[in-house]
Amino acid sequence: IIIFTDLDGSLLNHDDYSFEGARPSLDRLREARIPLIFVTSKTRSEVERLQDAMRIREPFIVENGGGIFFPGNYRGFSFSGECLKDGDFVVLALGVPYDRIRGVFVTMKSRFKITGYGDLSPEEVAWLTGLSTAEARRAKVREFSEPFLLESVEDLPALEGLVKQKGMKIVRGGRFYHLIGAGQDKGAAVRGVRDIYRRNDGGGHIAIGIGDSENDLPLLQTVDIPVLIPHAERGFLDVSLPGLVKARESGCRGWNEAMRRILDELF
Ligand code: 2M8
Ligand code: MG
Ligand code: MG
Repeated sequence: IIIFTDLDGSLLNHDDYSFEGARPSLDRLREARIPLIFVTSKTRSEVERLQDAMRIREPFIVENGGGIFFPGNYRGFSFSGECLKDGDFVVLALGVPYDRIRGVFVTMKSRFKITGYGDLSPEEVAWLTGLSTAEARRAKVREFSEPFLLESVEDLPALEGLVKQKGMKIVRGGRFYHLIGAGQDKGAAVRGVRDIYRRNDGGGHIAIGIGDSENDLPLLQTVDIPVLIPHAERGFLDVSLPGLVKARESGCRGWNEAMRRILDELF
């Protein structure tokens, strides 16, 4: 079994970012040595911090599939040539570098009323998200994506048309839209991680995927057991998938309960 989970609104509460309510299932996964892989809009810097807080050392996927990070010498795995060593990690970059993303964003700013993380101070990001200023600073260290707010949703189709011409696309997370490379999404990155596992441990595995927002759809579509958490403000995403498991509440408590149900059934 491998578990791929979204963070904000799924393993973490939408409003206070707590994961306390998920402790029982988190402990169970740790005891069983089941890999828990974060698949998030968050940055490398944010994920490193969270993994420390949860005492987790597993691979992770950042910025909507922009990059796959494996801890160096993870379970004795070996990696193909496209994976690059970067400090303590082996990194597979799937997305477009931030300076190019931001470049396109800046040209769009002259035509649409949009505000990106690059335009905001850490204090402003903290105010918009409920993160602490220190956390907001980590959220601003982008490598593959620009989260932004759009003043009027009617602009979205025109904006999407424009970024498409630049080889990019827009996905929607819990609070923000995200400008990312056209070829990246959470699903493609999950497939990349599953390939690395298959090449290294020789066998197959069951993949469980958990999410709450539109940008989690490709993740849910690519796993064996999709799990939908209701968004704290928008409720369940409108999606029907074979075998879809629906959590009974939003955030970490819903995550905990759905995970308990699935693990009880598998073991
Ligand atoms: C942003 O991501 C969330 C994910 O759903 C969103 O779109 O609302 C990112 O900027 C991330 O880095 C940040 O931690 C998060 C805070 O809510 O917002
Ligand atoms: Mg989410
Ligand atoms: Mg997310």
